Amino acid sequence: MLSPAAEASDLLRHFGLSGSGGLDSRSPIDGAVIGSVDECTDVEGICAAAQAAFLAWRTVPAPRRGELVRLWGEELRREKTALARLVTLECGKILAEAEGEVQEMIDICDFAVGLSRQLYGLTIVSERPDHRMMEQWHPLGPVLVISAFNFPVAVFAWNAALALVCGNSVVWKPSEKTPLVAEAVLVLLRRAAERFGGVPETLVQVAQGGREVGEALADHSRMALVSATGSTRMGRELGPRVARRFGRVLLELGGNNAMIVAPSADLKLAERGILFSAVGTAGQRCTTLRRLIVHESIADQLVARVRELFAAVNIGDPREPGVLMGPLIDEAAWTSMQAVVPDAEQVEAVAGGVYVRPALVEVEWPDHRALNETFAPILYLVRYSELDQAIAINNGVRQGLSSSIFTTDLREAERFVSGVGSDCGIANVNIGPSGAEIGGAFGGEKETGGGRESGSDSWKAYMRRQTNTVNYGNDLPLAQGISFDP
Ligand code: UN1
Repeated sequence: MLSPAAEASDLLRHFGLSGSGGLDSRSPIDGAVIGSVDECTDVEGICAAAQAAFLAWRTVPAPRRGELVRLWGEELRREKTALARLVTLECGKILAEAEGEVQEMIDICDFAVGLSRQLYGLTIVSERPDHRMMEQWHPLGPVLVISAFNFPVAVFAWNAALALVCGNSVVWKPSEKTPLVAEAVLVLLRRAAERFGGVPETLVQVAQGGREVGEALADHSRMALVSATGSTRMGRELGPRVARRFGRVLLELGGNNAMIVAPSADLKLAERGILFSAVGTAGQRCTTLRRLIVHESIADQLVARVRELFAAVNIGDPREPGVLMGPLIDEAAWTSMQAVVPDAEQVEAVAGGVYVRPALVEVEWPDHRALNETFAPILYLVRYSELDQAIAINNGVRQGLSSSIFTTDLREAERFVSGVGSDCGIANVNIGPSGAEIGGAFGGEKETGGGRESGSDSWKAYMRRQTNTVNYGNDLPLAQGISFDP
C-alpha cells in the first residue's frame, strides 16, 4: 500500500491540482502532510464576486440551473472512486463510507435536478372580490457554506446543489482539516460548468482557512445565508454574529444521539444498528450513536454482545479491505476521548495516526459525561424499566439531532415518533440514528441549532418568499373591510 502522501500526490495530479500553498493538510492515517492549499486573503473580493455571480445566475431559469447540477452529478459519478479515496486519505473514514459519502452527493444532485422544476409556491384565495393572492420563491443571494471535517464533501453538496438550483451563488469555507477534497470537488464543478457553458466564473468559490476566514465571511453583509455545520460552540458564536446583521443562518450543530432497545426488540437487528451507528466514521458523525438506553430485562445480554462486537472491530488503515474503523481525526480528538474515558484503549496501527478501540461505558442516569458530545467512539449505556423513563432519558440532553428505538411493539414505536415521544429532528424505528438518506430533511432541535438541510422542503431556506396580491377588478376594496373614504 502506498503511503498516504504518495497516494494523495497521485490523486491531486489526477484532479489537476498542484497541492501546494501555505496551508498544510495532514492525513490522519499517519499524520503526514499530504498536500497544501492557498489561504483565502481577500474576503471582500470573494464576496463581491459571489454577488456578481448571483446577479447573473438568478436570471437563468431554474430548470436550466438544474442542468448544471445534473452535469455536476455526472462528474461525481465518473470520479466517485478517486474522490472517495481522497476523502479517506484526508479524513480517515473507511473507503466504503467515503464512497457512500460521494454517493450522497450524487443523490442530492439528482434530487436537486428534480427540484429545479418543482420550486412551487401556493396560490391563496383572497378575501376581496376580483383579487388573487400567491406566494413565489425567489433566489436569495450568495450562500456561505461552512462544513466540518467528518463529512467533508457530502454536507457541502447538500447545500450547494440546493443553493444552485434555487438561483444562488455559493462560497465554501471547508474545514481546515480537509481542504484538499474541497479543491477536488471544485474541479468537478468547474468541469460541469465548462460543459454547461456561460456559467459565471465565481458561481462557486472556495475560501480556505481557519476560523478567522469563516468569521470574516459570515460577518459580510453580502452573505444572505450562512449554512454552518460543526460544534455547538461554533454555532453559539456564529448564530448571533449573523443575526446581528439580520443575515439568515442554517445551523447543524452537535448531536447526542440515543437508541432505545425495548424488550421486544429484534436483537440481531439492534446489534447491527449499534455497530454501524457507534463505530462508523470512528464515532465522528453528528449522528453517531452515543447513548444506548436498554431495557433492564435484556441489558446484560446486550452488553455482553456489544463488548464482543467492539472487541472484534478491525481497526487500522481505512484503505485496507476488512477494516471497519480508521483513525481519529487528530491528537486533540484522542485527548478529549481520554478526558472522559481515561482507560480508553489506543491500538497500534499505522505509526503517526491515532487509532482507538471503541469504548462502552455503563453509567447511571444522569451522568455528566454522557450529557456532552465527545467527538469520539464512546458509547454510554443506561438501563431503564419503563418506556416513558427511556424517552425522558432520550430527551434529557441539550442536543436534539437524531434518535431511534428498536422494538416490535407497534404501540411503543408509534409513541416514540409521536409528539410526546422523541424531541429530535430525526426519530427512527428499527434503524440506528445515523446514516440518513438525503430525501428527508436533516437537522435537529435545541442545541443542534434548528436548521434543516438536504431533502423534503429544506430548499425553502435557500430562497426568499414573496407574497403577491393582484387586483384584477375596477375597484379598490381594502382588507379587513376597512372604509377609508374622504
Ligand atoms: C454529519 O455527520 O454531519 O446521517 C452528517 C448520516 C449521514 C450524514 C451525517 N448521512 O449519518
